[in-house]
Amino acid sequence: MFSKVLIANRGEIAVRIMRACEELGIATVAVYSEPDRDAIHVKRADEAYLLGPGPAAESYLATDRLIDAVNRSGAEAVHPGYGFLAENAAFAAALEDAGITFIGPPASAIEAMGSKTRARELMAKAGVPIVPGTTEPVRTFEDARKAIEDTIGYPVAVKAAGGGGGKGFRVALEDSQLQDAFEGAAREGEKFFSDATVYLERYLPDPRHVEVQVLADKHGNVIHLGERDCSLQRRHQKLIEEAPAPAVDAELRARIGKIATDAAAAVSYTGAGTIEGLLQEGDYFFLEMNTRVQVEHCVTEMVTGIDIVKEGIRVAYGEPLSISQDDVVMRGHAIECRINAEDASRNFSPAPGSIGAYREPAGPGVRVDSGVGPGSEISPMYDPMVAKLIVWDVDREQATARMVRALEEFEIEGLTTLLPFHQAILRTRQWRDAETCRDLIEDRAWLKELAFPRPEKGDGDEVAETVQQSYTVEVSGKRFDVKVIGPPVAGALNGAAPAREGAVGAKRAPRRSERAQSGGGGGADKLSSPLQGTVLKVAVEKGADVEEGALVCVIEAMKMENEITAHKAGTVAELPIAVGASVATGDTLAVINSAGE
Ligand code: MV4
Repeated sequence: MFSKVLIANRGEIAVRIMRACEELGIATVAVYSEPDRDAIHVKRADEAYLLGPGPAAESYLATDRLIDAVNRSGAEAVHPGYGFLAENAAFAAALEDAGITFIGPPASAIEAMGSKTRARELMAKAGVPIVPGTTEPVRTFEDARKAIEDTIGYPVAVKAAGGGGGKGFRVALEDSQLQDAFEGAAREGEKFFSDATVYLERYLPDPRHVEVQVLADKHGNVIHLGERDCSLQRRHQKLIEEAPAPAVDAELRARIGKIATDAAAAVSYTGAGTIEGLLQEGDYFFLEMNTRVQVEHCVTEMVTGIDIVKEGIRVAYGEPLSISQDDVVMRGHAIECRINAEDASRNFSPAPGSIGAYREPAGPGVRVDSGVGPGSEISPMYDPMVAKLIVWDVDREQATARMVRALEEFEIEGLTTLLPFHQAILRTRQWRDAETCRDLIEDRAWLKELAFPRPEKGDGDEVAETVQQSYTVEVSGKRFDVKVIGPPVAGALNGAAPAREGAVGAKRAPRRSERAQSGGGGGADKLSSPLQGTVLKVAVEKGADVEEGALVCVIEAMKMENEITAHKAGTVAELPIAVGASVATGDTLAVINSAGE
């Protein structure tokens, strides 16, 4: 087995991969950006290397710096996790060329599945059912119109060829909407993937998002671990996932399992991967393949007992899969809730900030995958996912009750999260009846009821009498944890608070208690920006009257469009923003005076 693996990621997935490495007896190497110096994935690793400043392009996406860290550490393999470089064929190829193992599929498989038109063509040839539509790129709006008139018909989905996960996805219900849809998908394709090419699919009105987990080794074995249902999503961000899918029985499972293993085999896939598809009235259509371990792999682990991450590492080393298809048995039901630092009552707007007290749920059938703890910062620079809460029980109803109980136990002080959203949705009739809940997720009035309780300020900031202090030092960019034992010293280095007596390694970051309350900070009329980014759209005018929850502006950050809504009803008295302008976290976007002021 490998003796040392570098994990080219951060947060919960970095910790998840380290756990697998530790169980396999593999030493772990973390990498980190400057704002992640105190992150849990860094402390947990056997050694750690600074990549650079916060922006991902200068740290977690900087391939030269990553390869430098691989060489300095002597790691034999790199695990990319998900996001960042996980589906970057050039990175996988660069590692292959340097004699370093990429823990994932061959670069050729990433590339084949990366182009959605190429993937559709390959899948159709392999006998995998694809959503009816084009397999060739559609160059012009006129070509699109012709293809629709000749074969596809309305409604139609226009999708970016470089896309995936819903980016660059538009719908035209009729001819009058086609031009907007075509141009919108092309523009987003260009922006996100530097590829304005689009293709067309028949738009399915109310499908379920059902995906199949596959595992393949370098000895020709390709198996599937059953399916997950990820229909509960908002703006193509999955919020809740479950396994098995409520709409899939054993017969259908065998059928879509075969589709998935055929799809993987067609690109000579190895490692862990996912075939995403749409299920409508018993018909299953291939959408795309995710050539990486996914956020929601855990629900499959809970119902099969198979460690997907460990299998991925084993097959990357060249070992055969430790299980065969006949060994795979699904038992009970698992649900995952993504606990994001977002405010569901404000259009799911990002709510970065620092965590005060923090306590994870436990007890039977409960699993928490997280990369945070008391005092952790949720940076606006990265994914807002704080933790994943996964539960298992014998059936869907009992798993739901267990999830409600576990959500209740979860304490995340000082941060606005999706905990109340999940609590509320799991108690609805729609969830109980296994509907896709699309109506609820788009229902402003329903979401507004989920307004987050104002975080209470804790009084846990007092410093205990200490005899031991922990410092972090970086020597030529390599991280070392240094323990200093002696009388308390004022003015701790690096902002690290002295650890409590005996509590080895326990550090408390200074709390920025006001940051979490970004919406109303600095005066009740002021609407502050919850994040740093660029103003894409201003939806109100100065002097206009707005309702609470009305769209004020759209801010693009990390290539994501974030809708910022009015925190109260009133008149827009000040509007110091313009399209194209940059805003920083905490900047005033608008001042809204209450009616009658
Ligand atoms: C579709 C679709 C309908 N017809 N494609 C693409 C990415 C993923 N996030 C969902 N995607 C969809 N692709 C065609 N041809 C509808 C969706 C879709 C969806 C599907 C199942 C369950 C929930 C969904 C929420 C939004 C979009």
